[in-house]
Amino acid sequence: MKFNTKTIHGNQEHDKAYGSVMPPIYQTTTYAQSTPGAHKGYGYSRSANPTRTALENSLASIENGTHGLAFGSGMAAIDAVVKLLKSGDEVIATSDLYGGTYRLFTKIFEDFGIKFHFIEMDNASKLEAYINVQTKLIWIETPTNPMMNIIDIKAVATIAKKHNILLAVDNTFATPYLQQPLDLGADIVMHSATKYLGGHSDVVLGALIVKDKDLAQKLYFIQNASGAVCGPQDSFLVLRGIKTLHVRMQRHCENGKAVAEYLRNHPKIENVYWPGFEDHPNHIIAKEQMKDYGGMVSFVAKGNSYANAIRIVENLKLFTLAESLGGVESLAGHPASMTHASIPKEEREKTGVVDALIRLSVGIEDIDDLIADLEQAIG
Ligand code: P1T
Repeated sequence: MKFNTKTIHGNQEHDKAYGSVMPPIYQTTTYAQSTPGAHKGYGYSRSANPTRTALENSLASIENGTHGLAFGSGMAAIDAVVKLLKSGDEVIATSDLYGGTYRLFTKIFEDFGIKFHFIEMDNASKLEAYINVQTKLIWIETPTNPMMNIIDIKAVATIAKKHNILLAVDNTFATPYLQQPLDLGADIVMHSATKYLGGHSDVVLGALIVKDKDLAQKLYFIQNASGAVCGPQDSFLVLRGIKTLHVRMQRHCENGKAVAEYLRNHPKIENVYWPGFEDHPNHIIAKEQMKDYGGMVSFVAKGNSYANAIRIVENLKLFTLAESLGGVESLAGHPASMTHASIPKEEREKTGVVDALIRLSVGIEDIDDLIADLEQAIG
């Protein structure tokens, strides 16, 4: 089955009771047992829920994995991965990553004795210097949030395998429409399904997908034991979103490209970060591992001024100034004060997240309207 078909039919079956084409929303906590322990596969909805199962099966299918696990948020999914580790273990993560991930790692898990190294991974060989016997996990985002750096998943996976280290890829920005990290050697794919998978800015949900039974069992144990699961209604919404992922992503990519090119040619814009540009530092890898370049574009206006960035985002009318990304509607964000505010200024500026940076999640509206909005806002 090819990708577009998988988004609709992958690992899905019609409901056994009435043949409903979409799974019912099993809004139930518990399930009748005929004798203790004897039930129809579901005992308690933290452990499993049929609507969540339908979503988890779909997630496994679209990422070419064997097991999917759905959580109450992207952060809950990341939290579950780090709980595979123990005190004394070390993690190497990309220095440019979602601020909430940085906060979880440094403000919660460092206190539990896990050590994190945040490094640039534009060249995978940089990893070797940080690997020791305690290194148990490599965490990457590609493209990175918000600088749109590209990391060579295959090259990092080769190093991870050599040292027997787990590789987790946050695939939120790319989605499996653009890249499938498990096929490139990653062990775990993570999603903030809140974004493109849900696709309509109406649900917060996280996901993990793996292709190894033992790893799946460990993560399932954590999912059930810690209990950060999503509800059936939210599972339903993400499952519905996935069914149109491919058509939405196609338009996100077209509009993203048009916006990136428009900004690059604008006399008042200094820098545009988008991996589709031939002179993007990792364009060759992007071209190799991604099908297209996605709908996220970051930029800095000439003068590198905080006040001007704020003026631009306040002037936008069709782009909504808001946290999040990946919905059908276009959003604009100011990473330094919003999504990446929890990263110390000095740290974030090293990666390019300056006070003048604006991040756009380019939606699927008519491109002429989006460009006209940018034109009037930049002035
Ligand atoms: O928001 P939540 O579903 O918990 O997912 C967290 C998360 C994880 N990974 C990446 C790459 C993300 O972008 C996010 C959430 N990001 C935003 C809210 C944002 O506006 O960037």
